[in-house]
Amino acid sequence: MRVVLAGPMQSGKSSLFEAVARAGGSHVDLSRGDQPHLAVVKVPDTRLDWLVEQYKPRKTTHAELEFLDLPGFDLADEAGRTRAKAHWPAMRQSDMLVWVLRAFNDDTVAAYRGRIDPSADARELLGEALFADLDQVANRIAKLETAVRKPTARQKDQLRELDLMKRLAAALEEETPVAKVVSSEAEAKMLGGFAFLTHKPMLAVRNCSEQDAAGEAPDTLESLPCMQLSARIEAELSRMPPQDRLEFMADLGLAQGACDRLVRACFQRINLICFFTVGPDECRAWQIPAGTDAVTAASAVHSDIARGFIRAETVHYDDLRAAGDEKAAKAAGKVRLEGKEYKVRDGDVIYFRFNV
Ligand SMILES: Nc1nc2c(ncn2[C@@H]2O[C@H](COP(=O)(O)OP(=O)(O)OP(=O)(O)O)[C@@H](O)[C@H]2O)c(=O)[nH]1
Ligand SMILES: [Mg+2]
Repeated sequence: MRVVLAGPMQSGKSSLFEAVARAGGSHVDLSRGDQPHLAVVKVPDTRLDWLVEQYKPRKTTHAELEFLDLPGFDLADEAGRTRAKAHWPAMRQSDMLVWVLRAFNDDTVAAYRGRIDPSADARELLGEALFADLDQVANRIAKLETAVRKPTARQKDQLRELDLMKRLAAALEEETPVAKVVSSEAEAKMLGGFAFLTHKPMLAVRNCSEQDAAGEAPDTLESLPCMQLSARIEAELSRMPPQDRLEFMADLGLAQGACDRLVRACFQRINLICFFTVGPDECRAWQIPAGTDAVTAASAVHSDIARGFIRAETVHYDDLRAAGDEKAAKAAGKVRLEGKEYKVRDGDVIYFRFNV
């Protein structure tokens, strides 16, 4: 699963990328400022930390997300717009868009369009994304209108798609994102191949001045869910040894590192959940889409386990933690035997019984 950091020029994307990548245990090389940067980031999870303390496994495996840091967009100028467009495919291939917006004051850093106005920047970026989707939809409508004239076996499906595309076009013209139009699984499936930008989960990051980092911020911006942080502080934190980090955070009045919050927020917005497998060899967080059933979850671990699936011996992390250990959880009746159709919950600790 891939998260893209995009935004106007010099909004703090690479600073935030550096922080997220380092905090997530990834190597960082930002030597080419004009190129995209990619990092695989471990998703922090205090539940996994606790399980590791209990089981002291030889190996620990976190859930992971990829973060892609794109060069900044300059939509004020025609050549800049062309350069920005070259990055649409990378954004379409991703699972989530994080718009990094400048809200910090700093006379030494040129402000995009000479303004420090995250709402205006968000409106402009969203406008571009709506426009890009509308362009794709219009092309598709033109193709379908020709195709449906022929009485082929596909005509019925094509008419259905054409109807959906026309609804999308009308909505996009009214600045309504694709995500708000799609109302069923069947429609989502029909649109899957297009990977519309405004169909993706989005998050706005308000990159604020250092002195505002500990302050309150609205949790939406231009109707996007929003998080406030200082990318510069986060980048500095990520370069420090852990013991200095806490002191620095205390000085700034920060209770929690923003990177962990951001990565977890992305994980949730992509609609992923984790279940855990535990033991002396490995404690592992497995990422699956919310709503996955037990046998599909088993196939993430190994196809043999899914094939020979008998039962999923399941205890929720909260119950395990409250009981203290597996034995106590069993005694308290908190360990369940679930069948193939059981919908796995975020935080389930599962031992699969299988036979092949
Ligand atoms: N004061 C302050 N400066 C910041 C902050 N975040 C980034 N900067 C500065 O802004 C400049 C641009 O930061 P980058 O992280 O490279 O921004 P970017 O969005 O990756 O820039 P482009 O990729 O060129 O669009 C650098 O000089 C940073 O030090 C911040 O939170 N506060
Ligand atoms: Mg950059």
